[in-house]
Amino acid sequence: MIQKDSDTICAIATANGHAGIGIVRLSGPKAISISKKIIGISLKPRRATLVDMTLASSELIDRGIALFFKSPHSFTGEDVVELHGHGGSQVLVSLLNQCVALGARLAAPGEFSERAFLNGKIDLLQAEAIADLINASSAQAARSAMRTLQGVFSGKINQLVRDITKIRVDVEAAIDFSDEDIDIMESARVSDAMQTANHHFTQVFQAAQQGLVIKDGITVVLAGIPNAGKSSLLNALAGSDTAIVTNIPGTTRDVLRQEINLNGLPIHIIDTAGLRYSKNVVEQEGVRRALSALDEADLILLVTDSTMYSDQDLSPIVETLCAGNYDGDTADEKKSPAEINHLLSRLCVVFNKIDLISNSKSGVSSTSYREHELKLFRLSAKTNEGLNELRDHLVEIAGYQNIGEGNFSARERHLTALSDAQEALSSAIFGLGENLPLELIAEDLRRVQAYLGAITGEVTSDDLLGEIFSSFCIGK
Ligand SMILES: Nc1nc2c(ncn2[C@@H]2O[C@H](COP(=O)(O)OP(=O)(O)O)[C@@H](O)[C@H]2O)c(=O)[nH]1
Ligand SMILES: [Mg+2]
Repeated sequence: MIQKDSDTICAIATANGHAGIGIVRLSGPKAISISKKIIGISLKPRRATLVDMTLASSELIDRGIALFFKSPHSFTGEDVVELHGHGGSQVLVSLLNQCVALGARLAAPGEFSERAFLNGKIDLLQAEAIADLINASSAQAARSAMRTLQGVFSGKINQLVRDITKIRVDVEAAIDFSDEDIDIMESARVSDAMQTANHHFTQVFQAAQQGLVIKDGITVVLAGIPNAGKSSLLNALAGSDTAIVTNIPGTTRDVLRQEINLNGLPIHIIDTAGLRYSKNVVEQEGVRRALSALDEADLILLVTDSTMYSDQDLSPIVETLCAGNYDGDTADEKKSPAEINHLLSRLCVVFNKIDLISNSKSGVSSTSYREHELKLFRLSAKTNEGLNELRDHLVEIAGYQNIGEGNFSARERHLTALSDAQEALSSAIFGLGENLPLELIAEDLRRVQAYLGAITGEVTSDDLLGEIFSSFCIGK
């Protein structure tokens, strides 16, 4: 067991505020001796005991329940004591201060979980899942975090590690025991195993991608000329009057954010100021913010007014957005082709206000535009006609399939490591096909394993651990 340090740490483990119960948690070698000085008795493991909690002056702080989890059978793997008092901040702060006065140290954010990880109680994926469970913003996200916490994702990574280990054994043996090249039979077997592993990587990556979408959702930015109905569309999607709607162009000056939930998928909608050239400095700043919001969008809904524009005007509408020149200075440098492609790949056009056009039907269609497939929605933010089609497409565009029980939570870090690992595996597959020296292939496979190890925390740097656990809340 790795023991990071021998400090005994303490923290208030419950949320700040008024509540029926509040908990101070102690973990470390002195947990029992410190708690004994506060409650006056020795605790038996796993037995809820009614205790008086007092200061050194024997002034009573609170009366409540004390619990003792003896090492290694605790969350952190160390001796853990929980003091359950009343959930008012004065009580809990007094208790905490008393723990510190008796030799404990205030825990850093995530330090309990970090100790659980360092003591081998959970792997890194599970530790991260705890934070994701606590921060889950939908039932779906909570469920998938719980599945990662239960080890579903770890199991898949460990299976990949086993795949790779088997291949490594073959390759390393061939290096050690043969002066000649790897023989044909063996080479075919290794090649098959690599292809199979590669296929498993793709499956795990796709599942992890879903996990990331469920956790973080997608960001949708509403952009377009003033008065097109962007704020109305935000309100319609949110089902509430979040944004001010008027018939005065230029009403929205700042960037407005609202989170909605579609089939359990969090969607962060950003409403922006109408895009146009304005002499008003406040509006100019609004336009600047609108344009920079486009950068964080997974999806851009370019909203237009059907009474003013039709399909024939698609090109000028889209090109104006691509050019992004709203400061009246046409001499500005244009966006690079790569930037324009990136923008177009995330773009959909919304023809709003179809209620004002006779015989116009709501719905979705697509058209090809500069090598991109552009989706066009016809709807009314006023009557809500066509809104459901947009909702369905938001979920679809997010690449989200409700695969129910198969879901587990994942983070960007895991996806990056998985794709790095798969890339190293591809290099090994290529090397084998090209008859490159086995040492090179072995090195690629070693890298595959190292990337996988970083996911579960088998191989990690202190920097990475610091980064992960510092984003936790205190007391967890
Ligand atoms: N008839 C009709 N009016 C709309 C619709 N959407 C927005 N409007 C009106 O258009 C005006 C501008 O709407 P707003 O949402 O503030 O546009 P924004 O400037 O793009 O945010 C307001 O008077 C809205 O009531 C729609 O679908 N149908
Ligand atoms: Mg607006």
